[in-house]
Amino acid sequence: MSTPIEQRRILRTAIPGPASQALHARKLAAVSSGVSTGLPAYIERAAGGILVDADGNQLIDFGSGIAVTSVGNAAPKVVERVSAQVAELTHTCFMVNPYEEYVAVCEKLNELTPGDHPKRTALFNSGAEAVENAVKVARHYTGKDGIVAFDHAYHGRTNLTLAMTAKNMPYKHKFGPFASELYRVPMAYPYRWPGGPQHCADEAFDYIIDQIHAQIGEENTAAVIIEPIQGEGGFVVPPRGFLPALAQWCRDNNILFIADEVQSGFCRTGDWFACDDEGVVPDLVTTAKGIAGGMPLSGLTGRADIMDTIHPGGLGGTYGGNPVACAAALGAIETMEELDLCSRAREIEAILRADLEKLAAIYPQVGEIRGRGAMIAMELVTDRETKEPAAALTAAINKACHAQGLVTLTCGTLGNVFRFLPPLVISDELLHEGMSILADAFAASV
Ligand code: PLZ
Repeated sequence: MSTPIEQRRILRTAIPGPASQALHARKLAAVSSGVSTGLPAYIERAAGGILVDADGNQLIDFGSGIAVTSVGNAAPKVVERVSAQVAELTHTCFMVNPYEEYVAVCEKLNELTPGDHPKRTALFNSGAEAVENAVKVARHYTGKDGIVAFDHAYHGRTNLTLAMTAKNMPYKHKFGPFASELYRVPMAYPYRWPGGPQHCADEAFDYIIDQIHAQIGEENTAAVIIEPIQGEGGFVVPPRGFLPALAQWCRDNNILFIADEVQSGFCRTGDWFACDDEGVVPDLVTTAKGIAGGMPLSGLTGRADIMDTIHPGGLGGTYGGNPVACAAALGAIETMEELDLCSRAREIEAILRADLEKLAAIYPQVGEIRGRGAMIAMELVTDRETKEPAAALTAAINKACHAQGLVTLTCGTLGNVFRFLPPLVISDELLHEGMSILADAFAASV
């Protein structure tokens, strides 16, 4: 076991320090320029809410490696199970020789995902791969081709999922042509809906289903896929009632409702899944990120009658549901249950919101604070009336936080959303310290 990491921010050098800079020089010479790094402080160890870099700096983690280490980095139960597993069995390929850990993760996903109907699961390696398989299954089951995705959506970087992802730079630029029969409709985005949130609540659903009817046709639409709270696109939360209405409309029209819970799942929003908030029960759910405490694993869980229409051999892959990744998932899920991390996500929301409201009272650049649980964001604008996106300010605050050893992330199609995704095991003290660094960064950047 390595020595425990004190849950305290420590700055020993400028960020990034000399050791990180030397590593970064090697990175530039060895790694494709296409793979960029938000904050080139090279991390050696991490736990709880702290990342320790190559210069011995201790950074506060407000990103969880993009919503992955919800149970904390190197979480004890994950370490224990992974260590035991890796010493016993590292790989067979589940399609060649099966093993219990794969089945146990599927059982857990069937139990925890929304709805108490019979379900089946298949495991993969990444969020994008789970989404790809959701599309395959939806087309196979319905016998239809059309897939509807939303403005501001993010579903991955493979060719099919790029067709579903909305943002050009940096994801899609010059990487086309993209897969066909993917259609995009407006997102129910209250802050930016013409006329504002009340209009969005009143109009978005009707407008969107009219678009699907007119441009694709229900009889050509296999599935509608939506992130119940959008991630990369800006933590957009649709108005209450929108998701239940959309799910019902899909049911009425023999269209599958797919929830992409890759970012919003596993306690992140204060529920096991973001769909739980309004009791929405999707036909298919994709999961990844928080599922396995940092090991690569993803799942596609769905109604048994849908998932079991696929012919034997139709779903799979060499590494999908690798035993070590499955052991990590079992350890991560056990941690979420034992520490009641859904409740902790709600406590984190209360702390973050209180400090963000203070910023909003001082700075007119805070256009909106939104999100749920430990998936909270503020959208920044140059002017509350025009809502002109303040992308440069967002980037400047982010940079100022990084310089003070606070690892923060931005998002949004317009690059003007500042997001908070701390590990759910972070201490109150680190949350408060991080928010005070943010306040200083804001003051220095406006
Ligand atoms: N669906 C909702 O958020 C991944 C992307 C980071 P993978 N989001 C982080 C980046 O810039 O590549 C994501 C998501 C939702 C699918 C995915 C894709 O998951 O595991 O990155 O393939």
